[in-house]
Amino acid sequence: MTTHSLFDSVQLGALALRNRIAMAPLTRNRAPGAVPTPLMATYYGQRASAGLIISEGVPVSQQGQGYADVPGLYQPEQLQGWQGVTDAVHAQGGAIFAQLWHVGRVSHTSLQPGGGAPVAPSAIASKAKTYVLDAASGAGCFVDTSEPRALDAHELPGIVADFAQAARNARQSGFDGVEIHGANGYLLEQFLKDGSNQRTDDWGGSIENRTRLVLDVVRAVCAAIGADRVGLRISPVSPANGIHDSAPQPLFEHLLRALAPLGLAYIHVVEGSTGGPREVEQPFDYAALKAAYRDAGGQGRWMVNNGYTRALALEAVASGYADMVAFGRDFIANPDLVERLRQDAPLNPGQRNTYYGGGVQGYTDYPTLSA
Ligand code: 8OZ
Repeated sequence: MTTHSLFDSVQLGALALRNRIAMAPLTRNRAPGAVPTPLMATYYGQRASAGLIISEGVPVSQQGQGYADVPGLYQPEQLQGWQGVTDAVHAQGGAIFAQLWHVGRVSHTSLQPGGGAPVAPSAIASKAKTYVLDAASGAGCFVDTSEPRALDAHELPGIVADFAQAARNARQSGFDGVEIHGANGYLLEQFLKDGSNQRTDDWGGSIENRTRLVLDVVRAVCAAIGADRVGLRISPVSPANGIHDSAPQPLFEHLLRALAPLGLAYIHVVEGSTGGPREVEQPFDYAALKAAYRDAGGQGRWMVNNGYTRALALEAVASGYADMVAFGRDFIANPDLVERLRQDAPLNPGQRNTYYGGGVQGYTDYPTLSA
């Protein structure tokens, strides 16, 4: 068996990457009016030494938006803004995918078209918080998500089409590909997991039915831009945004066996609780999940994420357990994270109070080793 290092180049679908380190998707709420800015181009350009940058979550429609000031990919001015971002990354020799996102029930009426209810597989609230702008002061604040309404089956093809169109828009804006956000308690995972999907039609109940929407979305996006430019992110046991499934192992093994023939560029697995502990109460065998995918003919790269230290990441790639490792918070505070990991240099600590919203501070002003 050939062994690889975290710092080795790798072929990811259609792309040759410089190393096996990915910048994980990170919501930063710095796109007023949902339009990407030149400051965002600076931020992503600073981080272009990652083998792959996965953008922050990008709503595929206004209905798919759940937080204030997150950048969309469905209006001309948004595409133009993203072109500035992708140009900045490519100017540094980097690669960038857009993370395509529909939040489903994790939203607020103030963000929805016509002030309507957020949409979900079933009318069950998420018991999560979202970030909105206070109407009077314009300041960002966290509020409870709104009660959702259950989607009509006839609305689902429109949502699938929104993902496919956003994927075409991503390519048109210079993105090298897209990652479909199937994790963290948002719409696609709300359909997957039985705590949020209590439908009695073809889209709920059995594992076959609960996996239908994400499979339809993945197929449509692959048809739109080619499977070798598409990844999928999953988080089998993360409780993020109040999500739960009673039996995640058979659910996700079925999903990955069904995905195997499609030829995706990668599968991106959040291990444990997103942004929290890697160990959670609910047991899950990630190696068995990967084996199910490989046994079914699944090729592509296996990307892992959540709380990876340098040592864990080196071991994950050297052992063959993973092909790539995605780092989130460390990339917020360390634009030159790849170089720091290579040298085993100390990492800047992140400033939590500037993660969501604001401007330059805690965004583009973290120092590199050389400056
Ligand atoms: C943190 C804050 C808002 C959104 C996710 C897109 O968890 C997010 C997100 C994270 O995937």
